[in-house]
Amino acid sequence: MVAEGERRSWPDVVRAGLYGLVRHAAEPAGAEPGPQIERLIDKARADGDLDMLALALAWRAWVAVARRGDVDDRADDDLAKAAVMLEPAEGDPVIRATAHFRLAFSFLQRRLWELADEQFAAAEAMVDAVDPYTRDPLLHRAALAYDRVLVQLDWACALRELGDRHGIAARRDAQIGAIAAAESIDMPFEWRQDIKMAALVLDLVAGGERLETARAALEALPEDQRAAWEGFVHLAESLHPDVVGLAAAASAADRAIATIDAAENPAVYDLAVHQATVLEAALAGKRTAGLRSAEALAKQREKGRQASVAAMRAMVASERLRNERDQLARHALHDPLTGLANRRGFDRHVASLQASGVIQVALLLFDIDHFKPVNDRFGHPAGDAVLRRVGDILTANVRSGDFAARFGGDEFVLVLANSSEAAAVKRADSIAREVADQNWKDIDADLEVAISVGVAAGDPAKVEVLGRQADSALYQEKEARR
Ligand code: GH3
Ligand code: MG
Repeated sequence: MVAEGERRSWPDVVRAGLYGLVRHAAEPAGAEPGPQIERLIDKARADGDLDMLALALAWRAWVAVARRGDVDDRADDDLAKAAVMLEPAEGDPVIRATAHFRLAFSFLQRRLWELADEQFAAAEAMVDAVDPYTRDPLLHRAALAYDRVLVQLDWACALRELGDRHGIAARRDAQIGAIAAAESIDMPFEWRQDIKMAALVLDLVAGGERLETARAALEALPEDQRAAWEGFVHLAESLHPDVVGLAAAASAADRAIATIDAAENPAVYDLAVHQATVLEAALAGKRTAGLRSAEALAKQREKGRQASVAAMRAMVASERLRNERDQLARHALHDPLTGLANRRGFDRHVASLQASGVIQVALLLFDIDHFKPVNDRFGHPAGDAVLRRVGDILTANVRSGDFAARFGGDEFVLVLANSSEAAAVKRADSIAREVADQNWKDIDADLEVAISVGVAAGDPAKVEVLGRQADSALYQEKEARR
């Protein structure tokens, strides 16, 4: 697909194919996806596809943490950049929703639940737009609802270690809301069962006492699903020594530690270890050193987590500012209609040429002939289309070292560094011919466009003089034509 897309110059197909390679390499059995991600990043950047670039950066950050286990500066940077790229409310909803998902998973890997929740919410906001595209429209929505329910349980486990009752209650409320939203969504039956289990366990983590209900629900599960939830129910039992008895709670904690997959559910596993320590102290009838250490560890972990959330928010804010500044600079130096530089962009280019030590520069000044009547006869939108087309022709003629700008109105300029006057005249004639030979009929059947040009070449320090010379050459050509 990538090769075919490249052969036919279909950039969208190439990017979609590269994304497929990333997805495939990122499967557990896949090769290290790094090289494919780099290819996708380069391509998305070269094509200016910010949605795909955000998705690729989110993948790179996810791989750094999930596969290699390292949280590095680049991963932070990738996450902040991707989050800001996805902030404008336009773009391809499928790619954007997928990128929000991947960002959410990256944040989950780092226990930044607040941020993950925001990314899930952002994905949810575009789920309606995603539906018509996906083969199984409900799956996206269902996966989102499912994830939002399960995230609350992890988060609540971390809060339980801290004894934060208000925090846990908030997680339970959020989960109840997420479950209500999930009710009307069509999803696989096992997912419904998972949601039910997550709700029962979270309720027990919050201090609820429906242990029997949870046990019965566990027993009713098919075998592999039961294996996945068994440890959670042991954990729930260990959290209720007043109901099951201290010794039974302690052995439930041991079973929880033995059954919960620490890699798969680190926050739940950590709570089991913490609770085992709490029960050991209760059995010993004193605040053991282990308990003190466990409490200190939980506090420290939360402090670090909060610091990471704050740091990430600060990075996103500064990335947003940097972006706005870049955009302002772009707007200040560019003409929005043609995308070419404007007068200020031209001035800045000339200043950098003068500073660079270039000894000869040529100015090619273009002005569309009888442009005012084009507007009058064919309408202003047709006039705009003509200006854009001329801009495209100039852009296509920009070689390395050249610079094109629109001075405003129907006046354009091409600056050639280190070009002789004769070479510049040749380029000018060829561009004027290209303009005349355009198929203008697709803008209007009666439209014809011609452009006049004036050329001057000389010392870059005297650009103003050259500009006047080019202008009078242009004027003479216009007069001659009339
Ligand atoms: P000449 O052959 O002498 O160059 O005559 P002209 O009609 O091309 O020259 P003139 O400078 O009188 O007309 C330029 C016109 O360009 C006037 C203005 O309405 C139009 N114009 C300027 N900016 C825009 C724009 O952004 N879009 C459109 N559609 N027209 C524009
Ligand atoms: Mg004109």
